Order: sequence, then structure tokens, then C-alpha cells
Amino acid sequence: MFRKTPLTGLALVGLTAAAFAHTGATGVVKERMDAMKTMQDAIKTIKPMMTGDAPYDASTVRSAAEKIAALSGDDLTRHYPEGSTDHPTEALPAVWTDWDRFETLAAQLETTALGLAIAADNGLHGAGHMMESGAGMMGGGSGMMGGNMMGGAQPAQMMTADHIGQMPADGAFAMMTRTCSACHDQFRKDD
Ligand code: HEC
Ligand SMILES: [Cu+2]
Repeated sequence: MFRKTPLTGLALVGLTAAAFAHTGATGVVKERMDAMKTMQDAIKTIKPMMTGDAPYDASTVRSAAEKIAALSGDDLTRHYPEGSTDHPTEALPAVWTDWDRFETLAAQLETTALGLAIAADNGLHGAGHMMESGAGMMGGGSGMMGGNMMGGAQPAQMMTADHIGQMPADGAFAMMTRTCSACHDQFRKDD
């Protein structure tokens, strides 16, 4: 929306500092920053729907979730080759010293995003879908409970996209965005 506005010097002052802090990024660092920004834009599109501030639209939620899923998992991790620490990256060295954890969180983002794409049709928690999804998740000895055998797994890690897909969309959305934060807490420099 800014793009259509002719930018004068004064108008530029109003844009976020972050947009400029990262000019000069090149190669794989620029690519991964752009991918992260695309995911952030997808989140901004659907967040108001999750909080009831915008009318809920399942197909918009689904396509945003699919966009995030496509940029997570292997597509995310391949943008972090060892030694890709060129300025102005905000990736911490921990990415490479704790690669397993980084990969796990990238995979978890893919699982939760795919789950949200399925959950999109369920609508919001308040819309009365909680009982069905609750029963789907708790009932029976199979499914989610089977995840216990993996031992030590966190809830989102032992849930498949299909299980997350039984949640209300806002629950799946929260699970997905918590994965963004979990990775940033550990692997991205604070601004
Ligand atoms: C597996 C870890 C991981 C996950 C999951 C993750 N991020 Fe990131 N994110 C990073 C790292 C590392 C950086 C810093 C990259 C750099 O500066 O080279 C980053 C940077 C960013 C940035 C700043 C981009 C820039 O221009 O510098 C945004 C915005 C962002 N992430 C949004 C998100 C959103 C939204 C999600 C969830 C949908 C998400 N991230 C999930 C690791 C992750
Ligand atoms: Cu950047």
C-alpha cells in the first residue's frame, strides 16, 4: 500500500527503521530475510481474522498458511548454509551449533502451518467447533496419544498436521505463531 504513494524524503521518515537496517543484505541472507518478511505479511493478513477484528475468511486463512508452509521446513533451513553470517544478518551462531534444534523448529513450523491450512475450515474457537475438535484430540488411544512414545516431545512436535487440523483455526494459528517466537528467541539477535 505504501508502494503506490510517491515517496518524498519526509514520507520515508515514517517507514520503519527495520526496512533500512537491512538494506545491503545480499545473496542467501537477503533471500532468507525476504522469505521471513513474506511469512510475516501472511500472518498480518490473517491475524485480524483470528482476533475477530476482521471478518473470517477460510480461503484467505488457508492460502496464508500454505504460503508459510512452503517457506518452512527444508525450504527454510536450506537458506542457512554454514558460514552464512554476512552483515547485516541477525542469525545467531547458535543456528549452526544447535542445528538439530533449528531444523526441528523449521519442521515444526511446516507442520503447524499445514495444520492451520486444514483447520481453516473449522472457523474460530468461539464459533462452536471446540467440542468436536476437543473430542477428536483427546478421544481414543491412537493419534495424538501415540506421540507419547517419542518421549520428551513438546506438544506441537508430537502432533501431526492432521491433528492440528482438528483444532479451531485460532488455536492452530497460535500454535504456529508460537513456533515463530520460539525460533527467534533462540536463534535471532534481539533488535
Ligand atoms: C527455524 C527458525 C525460525 C522460524 C521457525 C521462524 N524464523 Fe523468522 N527468523 C529466523 C532467523 C534466524 C532470522 C534472522 C535471519 C537473518 O537475519 O539472517 C529470522 C528473521 C525474521 C524476520 C526479520 C527479517 C529481516 O528482514 O531481517 C522476520 C520478519 C521473521 N523472521 C518472521 C518470522 C515469522 C512470521 C515466522 C513464523 C511464521 C518465523 N519468522 C519463523 C528464524 C526463524
Ligand atoms: Cu533483514
